[in-house]
Amino acid sequence: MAKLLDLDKLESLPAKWQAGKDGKSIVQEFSFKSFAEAFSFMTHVALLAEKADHHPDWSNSYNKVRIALSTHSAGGVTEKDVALAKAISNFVWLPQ
Ligand code: H2B
Repeated sequence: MAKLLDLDKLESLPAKWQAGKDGKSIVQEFSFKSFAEAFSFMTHVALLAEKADHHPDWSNSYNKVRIALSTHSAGGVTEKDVALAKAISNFVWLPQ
């Protein structure tokens, strides 16, 4: 099983990801120009997640997408979440 990481000591998180209030996740809210852009982003993340067999907890409201990453089987944040956060943050067309 993947090893739980201490949320206070996460050093290698990409920009704008923060520890979730639940103490078991890393989160970021993304804002886009439209629902179409937001849903396009979600489609890309969905394919990445499926390939990694590691899936986000997320919500969408019009142009906003909130993503929380947590390894359910481990009960908190592991390297799998950090890796998915990095892959998401590497999308070149993400808004600044
Ligand atoms: N995603 C996340 N975020 N946590 C998990 O524990 C998890 C997952 N488990 N995706 C995977 C799928 C597991 O259910 C399958 C069977 O590998």
